[in-house]
Amino acid sequence: MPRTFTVAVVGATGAVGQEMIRVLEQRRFPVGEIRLLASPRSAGRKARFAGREIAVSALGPDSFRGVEIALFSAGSSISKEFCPLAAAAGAVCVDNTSAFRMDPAVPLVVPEVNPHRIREHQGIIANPNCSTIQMVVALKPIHDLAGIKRIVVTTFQAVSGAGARAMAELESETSAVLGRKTFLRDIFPHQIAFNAIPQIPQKDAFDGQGNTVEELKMVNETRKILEAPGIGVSATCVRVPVLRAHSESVNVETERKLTAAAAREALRSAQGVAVVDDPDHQLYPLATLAACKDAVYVGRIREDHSVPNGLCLWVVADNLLKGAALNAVQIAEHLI
Ligand code: 25A
Ligand code: L14
Repeated sequence: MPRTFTVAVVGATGAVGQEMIRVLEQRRFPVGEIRLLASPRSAGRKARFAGREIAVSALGPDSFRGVEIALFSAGSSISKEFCPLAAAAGAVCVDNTSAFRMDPAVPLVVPEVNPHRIREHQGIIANPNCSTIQMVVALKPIHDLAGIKRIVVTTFQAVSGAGARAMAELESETSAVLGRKTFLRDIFPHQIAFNAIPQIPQKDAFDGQGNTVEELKMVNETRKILEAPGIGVSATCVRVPVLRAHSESVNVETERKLTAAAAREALRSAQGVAVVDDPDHQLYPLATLAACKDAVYVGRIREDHSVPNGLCLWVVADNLLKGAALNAVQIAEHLI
C-alpha cells in the first residue's frame, strides 16, 4: 500500500475550503483520512470527498490529533489561534490567511517561484495573497532574465475573494438592480453590481496613508517571495462585478532590456503559465477563460516606451484555485 496522509481542511465550508476539498480529490492527493472543520454554525453539514460523505465538525483545540497536513482558510484570527496548536500536535500547516505571511521564520511560497523555501518550515507555511500569487508566477521569468526594478499593478478582483456570501451578494444585487427593487447590502461598502470599488478588503481597509491592506500585501509579499527587497511596487486594487478570477494590469521596469518577443518566449516555457496573446484575433486572457482553470494566463505582452526598459502585461488567474486552494495543495504535494 502506498503511504497516505491524514489531512484537515479548516474553513471547509468557505469559498476557498470547498475548492481545497475538490483540488485534493482531483489531483489524487494521497489522503487516508480527511477531517473537515468549520465553525459550530456549520457542524453536521456534509461534503463529498472521493465518493464518500464526510460530516463537517466544529473546530476545537482537539481537532488535530493524528493530523499530518492541515490546510487553513478560515480567516487570520482562527489561524493565529489554531495553527500553533496544529503544529504542536505534529501537523504541517499550509495557511491561506495573512496571519503569518510576513513572519521572517515562516516560508511564503509559490511553488513555481520559490519552492526551495518549503523545507525551511517549522510547522507553518504561508500561502500568499491571491493577487500576489498570479503576479509573481508571471513575473518570475522576467525577473530572472532582466532584473525587475519597479512594478506598477492595478487589479480587477472577483468578489469570490471576499467569500461565498460575497458571491451571493453580487448575484442578488444584480437581480435587484435589474428588477428595480431595493436591496440591503451586507458585505460590500457600496453597490458592486455594475460598479468598480477601489477598496479591498471591505472593513478596516486603509492604513492611514491612503493605501489599502490588499495593496500593502502586494508590495510586501512580492518582495518576500521574489527575495528582492529593493523592488519598488505600486499597487491599486479594485473590486469588480466578476464571480471568479482576478485580472491585473502589470507594468514593469527592468534593469536590462527585454523585448516583448523575448518576454513572450520566456513566458511560453514558464511553469504554470499559459500565454494567450493574439490581439489581432481578439485573443487575450479573460476572467471567463481563467475561471475554474489552474493556469496563470498572460497576454497583451508589449513594450512600454515611456521608460528605457518597460513591459506591460495582462495577467488573469482563478483566485480560488491558483490564488488559494491549488497553490496550497501544490505546497502540500512538495511536502510529501
Ligand atoms: O483574515 P484574512 O486572512 O483576510 O481572511 C478572511 C477571509 O478571507 C477568505 C476566507 O473566507 C477568510 O474567512 N480568504 C482567505 N484567504 C483567501 C484567499 N486566498 C480568502 N478568500 C479568497 N482567497 P471564506 O469564505 O473562503 O472562508 C470562510 C471559512 O472560514 C470558516 N470559519 C469562520 N469562522 C470560523 C470558521 N471555521 C472555524 N471556526 C471559526 N470560528 C467558515 O465556516 C468558512 O468555512 P463557517 O462555518 O463560519 O461558515 C459556513 C457558512 O456559514 C455562512 N456564514 C458565514 N459567515 C456568516 C454566515 N452566516 C451567518 N452569519 C455569518 N457571519 C456562509 O454561508 C458559509 O458558507
Ligand atoms: O489576503 O477580498 O488572502 O479579494 C484574499 C482575498 C485578502 C482579501 C488574502 C479579497 C485575502 C482578498
